[in-house]
Amino acid sequence: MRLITVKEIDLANEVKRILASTEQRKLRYASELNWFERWQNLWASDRIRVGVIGVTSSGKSTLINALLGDDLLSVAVRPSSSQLVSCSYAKERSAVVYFLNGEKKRVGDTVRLKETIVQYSDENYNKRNQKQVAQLELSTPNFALGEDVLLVDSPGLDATGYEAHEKLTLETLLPTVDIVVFVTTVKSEVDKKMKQTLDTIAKYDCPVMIVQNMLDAVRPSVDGKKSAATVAKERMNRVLLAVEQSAIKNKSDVKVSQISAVNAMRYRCNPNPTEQEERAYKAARYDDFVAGVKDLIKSKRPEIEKQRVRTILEHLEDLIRQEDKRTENVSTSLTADTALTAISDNITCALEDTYNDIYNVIMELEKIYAKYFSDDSEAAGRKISGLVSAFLRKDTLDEEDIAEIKNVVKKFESKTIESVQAFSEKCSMAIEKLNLPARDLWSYNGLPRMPEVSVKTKVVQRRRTVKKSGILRSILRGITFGLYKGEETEYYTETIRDDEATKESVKRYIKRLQREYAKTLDAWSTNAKSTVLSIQQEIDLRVSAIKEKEQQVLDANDWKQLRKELEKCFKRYAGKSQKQEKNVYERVNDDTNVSIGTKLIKAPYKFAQLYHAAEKYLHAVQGSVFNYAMEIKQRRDYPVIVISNSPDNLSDFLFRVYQIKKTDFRREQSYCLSNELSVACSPTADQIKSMLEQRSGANVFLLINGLQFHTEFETILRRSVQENLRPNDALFLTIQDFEVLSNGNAISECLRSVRMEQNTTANGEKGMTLISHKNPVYNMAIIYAQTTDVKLKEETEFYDSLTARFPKLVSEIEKKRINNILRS
Ligand SMILES: Nc1nc2c(ncn2[C@@H]2O[C@H](COP(=O)(O)OP(=O)(O)OP(=O)(O)O)[C@@H](O)[C@H]2O)c(=O)[nH]1
Ligand SMILES: [Mg+2]
Repeated sequence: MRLITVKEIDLANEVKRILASTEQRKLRYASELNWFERWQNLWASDRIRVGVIGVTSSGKSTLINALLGDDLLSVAVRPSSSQLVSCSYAKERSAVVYFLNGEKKRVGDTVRLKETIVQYSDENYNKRNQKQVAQLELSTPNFALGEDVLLVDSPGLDATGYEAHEKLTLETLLPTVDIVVFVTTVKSEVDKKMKQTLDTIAKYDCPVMIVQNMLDAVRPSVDGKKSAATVAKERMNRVLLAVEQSAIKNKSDVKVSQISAVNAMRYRCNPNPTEQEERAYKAARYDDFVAGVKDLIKSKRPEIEKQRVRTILEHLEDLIRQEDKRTENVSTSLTADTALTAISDNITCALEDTYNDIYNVIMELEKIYAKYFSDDSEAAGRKISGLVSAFLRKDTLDEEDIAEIKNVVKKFESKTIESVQAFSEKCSMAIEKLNLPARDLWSYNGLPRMPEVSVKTKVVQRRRTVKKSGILRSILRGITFGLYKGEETEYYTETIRDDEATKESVKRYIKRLQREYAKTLDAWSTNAKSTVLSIQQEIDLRVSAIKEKEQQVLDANDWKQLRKELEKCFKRYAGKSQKQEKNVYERVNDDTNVSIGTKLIKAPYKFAQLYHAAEKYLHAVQGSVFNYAMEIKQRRDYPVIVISNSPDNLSDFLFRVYQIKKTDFRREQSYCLSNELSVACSPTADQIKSMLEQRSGANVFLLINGLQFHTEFETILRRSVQENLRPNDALFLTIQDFEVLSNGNAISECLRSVRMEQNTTANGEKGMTLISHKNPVYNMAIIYAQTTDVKLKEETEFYDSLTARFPKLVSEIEKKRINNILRS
């Protein structure tokens, strides 16, 4: 029967739902979600995972074949198994291969099933896992461990050269199993390696079963002095000793099973076994092994399920702790710097503007060119605008024109300088604002320095006719009536404007300007862009830092919300099991009407159950201790007087020993409940005397509150009882609430006191110390200290085994104390 209804799967689902409720959360908790997914997959089938591990060739696969009733797994003397193979029950034989890339391949029930499996699971066929297998799953209808068990075969430990095998087994399999079957052989030495493996298993704190395989190979000792059985027994003791010395916690829970896997397999996998095979099978002790594993699973199941929930809850706690830490220092105020985007926009615009400015100059130059040299340019007819509009089309270029051109080019130049400077300024402003080192400041002074253009002139040879001067010539001219002209040709040189050359030079000038500006633009923009880029990068960095911070703040705020949800979920599940425990309590209460101390109400479910058992046991023990005390002191037929200072102690004792329901025993009152039983609460010495006098011989049960032991209040009562005892009476000192004086010394002192009391009475040794404590271990320990009677010894042993099974019932300190008492 399943005791706990808290399902680890439900819990995992719920946590996953919370963690994946938004895209943001999904991203943030991706690894957590993965974790839950992984465990969920392991637990989905609700089966107990039993891992079979052990050194190479110890017979793991042989044993599993026997359990499968089908020799599907490859078996060999060399290291063979290379994969984790999960084996379970199914109506049909089948196998599924899971690959590392997430794909899977189903192999149906074919005659070649075994051959197919070998292809993936055996080192010989799938060397170094070339086939990228993640895992195999086998099912057979003959599987011996039932539907709710998943048995996992693993590669052998310590095979030299196959370290990956060991890694797979110890790191991948071991952390995920609920129970370990550790396979070794009867022949194997209990060496360092085996001890190491036991310690590794111990880390995972799961139940362990040890199998010593190859029982069939055990022979009597060579000298013939020891039979095979004796040899086997010795070998088992060696392993038990190794367990004793290991770090395994519940050592007494570790069972060792000696079997012959090969003989079990031969019989189980053969539809028509021979008689000899059947005999060997019986000697193989396989059935004992199967029963042992089943028992282990049955007894551990509730614990395993609880453990699974605990695993999740612990993980959840870790997550909460970790996220709390991560978000605690995130201040919720944002320092979003909107200026950053402004800076970025600013310099990007400046870059564009300056670029356009220089580019425009080139275009304007083009227009000037077109204006003057329309033949060369189709742009001649275009509407002239901007700086060039001042020009009118002319055939020649005179000084004025040149002056104009110079003027315009100057304007270009100053505009370019201005623009470049403006850009540089914005850059340096940005750099300053960003507080970047000044070396990042960039200036550009590669503006074109151009020779000036001028009107070209040329020198030409000229000739002219001039009248010669002189009186004679004038007379002569008059005489000849003009026939004599008196002229002469005169040669001279003159410098004139060379239109062609000027035009040509202006043409070249403009073209060159264009080229220079284009170069400038190129050089400048390369530099400027890289400057802007680095500023931009810086800005991007800062912006993303801010964004990250914003995200952190968002995350931190979201975490607050998320935490609430997770906590609620945590409480619900952690609380659920508590609530169930409480119900059990209530049932215990209903059934037995026992009042329960606060200490145990906090105990987990299984302890509540144990409490129930212990409580019953306590009744039995106290009843039997009481009876036993009467018996051993031969006081059965004497009337009983119960005396105490405390009404609570009285009612407790009467209920436990006589099943008398609680009544309010008020102080200074005595009751005669029957001829055999009288009760007195805080009686005076006289009252005690008269009570004792009324009877010939009485068993006086003096109940003492542990807290009051040796106080004046208690001593007075004890003295008056003691003084009034007659030789026929017997004193049973019964200590209640022993816990307060539960250290070895106090208990020993108590025992000494009662012996002293007894010795002072004439008929000494008639009584003994009884204890009425909620923890029966103390009772047993102290009674044991007073008697070595077999019956009580047995009960002590029973209780020992109970506490060994539920170790948390008695803390280590308490155990030590008890041991002290038992030894004293
Ligand atoms: N005598 C004897 N031999 C056995 C027994 N069980 C297994 N063997 C033999 O031991 C060898 C190894 O058996 P396997 O089952 O392959 O061992 P394994 O532990 O799976 O080995 P790996 O997969 O390599 O780790 C084989 O030759 C088996 O026949 C047994 O009970 N008695
Ligand atoms: Mg194997």
